Amino acid sequence: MREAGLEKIKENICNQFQIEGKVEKLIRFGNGHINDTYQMICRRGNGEIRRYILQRMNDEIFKNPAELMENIANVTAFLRRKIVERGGDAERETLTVIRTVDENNFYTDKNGENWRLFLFIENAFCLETVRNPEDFYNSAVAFGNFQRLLAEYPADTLHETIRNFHNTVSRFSDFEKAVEEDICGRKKEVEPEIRFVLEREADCHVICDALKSGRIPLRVTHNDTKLNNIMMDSLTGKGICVIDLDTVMPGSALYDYGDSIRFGASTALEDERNLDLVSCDLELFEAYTKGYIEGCGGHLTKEEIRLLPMGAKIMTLECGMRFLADYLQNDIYYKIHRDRQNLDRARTQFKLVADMESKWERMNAIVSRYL
Ligand code: ADP
Ligand code: GN1
Ligand code: MG
Repeated sequence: MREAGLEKIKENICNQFQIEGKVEKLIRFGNGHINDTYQMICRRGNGEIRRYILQRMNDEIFKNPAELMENIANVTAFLRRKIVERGGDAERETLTVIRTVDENNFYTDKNGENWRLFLFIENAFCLETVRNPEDFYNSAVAFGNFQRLLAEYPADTLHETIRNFHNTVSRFSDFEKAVEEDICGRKKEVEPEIRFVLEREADCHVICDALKSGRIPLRVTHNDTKLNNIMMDSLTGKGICVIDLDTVMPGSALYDYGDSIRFGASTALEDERNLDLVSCDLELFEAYTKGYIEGCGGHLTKEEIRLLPMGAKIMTLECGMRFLADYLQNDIYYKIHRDRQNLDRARTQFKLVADMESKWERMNAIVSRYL
């Protein structure tokens, strides 16, 4: 991935947007795996600071930036109306897209790179790890609430920004293909991990089949509900704004629930090398389950609730499969900061899956308390 110098970006990109004041500083920001994110600090004429989030969109992953930004502009406009109706502060409770001087949702520079600008969510923080069950509960309520607010969103107007994003059956085929091709000869070092996935092929069908048969509904979902995709209010600690809306698409509530559990209920970082430290914390699992069901405000069906543990397990397995496939394909998808980071990430996910399997009855018992 190309890295433009900060000064160049300041000169050539920042002023393409309808910003308030003069750009003072640009800083690399956040820990996302996909986009290049910067905090941009501007000073207005009256001396006040106005902050923004500037992102270079990942065009290898998102092939159609216009469609993607159309989704985000429409979804945030819809959320804005709902937030205002409820007397909320729309500038903090949803992303605000800052348009370019040419009135577009994003800017394409002369190298064909695409950039977008959002208001910075002030007086809020983003967690990379869960500090206590309450944090996780608060994030769950916010993700559930996000899903509820979008319940009436016209799903058929959304573009599918990544095809088959959480189609675990097609993710499994992609994984098999990556193993078969073995383009950089890494297969031999990861035989046990490959076996682990292949033994769980049947699991990959569960959500797809339930959606296909209509046993669970298709909803508008976020699809990337990692803890660091939510901003928490500095004062109250509650989740105030769901961010990273690139993958808002029709999907299953099990995707959103499951992805949050795989990241936040883990006792270790996503790329922890010491697997003894990795497990699924059942207290956190329960805190999230309770918060998510409450946040969804009665919208989840009995069958969806019953399948929540399966959602957690499948999303974790799918994520592990994706990390391992990327490792086998020479790390082309996720940003890495050291060798074998994708392999380490895959291993933590498989360790979590195994741990969930060993706690299966207890996970189901917890969920059944909320049925
Ligand atoms: P990626 O797709 O790479 O994960 P994100 O959109 O999640 O990119 O942004 C990366 C990080 O930048 C987030 O985890 C968060 O810390 C920060 N961030 C993104 N948008 C905002 C915003 N509007 N206000 C404050 N921080 C933000
Ligand atoms: C990516 O964008 P980010 O870092 O929030 C990925 C998710 C993975 C996650 C694993 C568009 O999320 O699907 O679960 O990494 N996003 C995309 O950490 O592929
Ligand atoms: Mg993110």
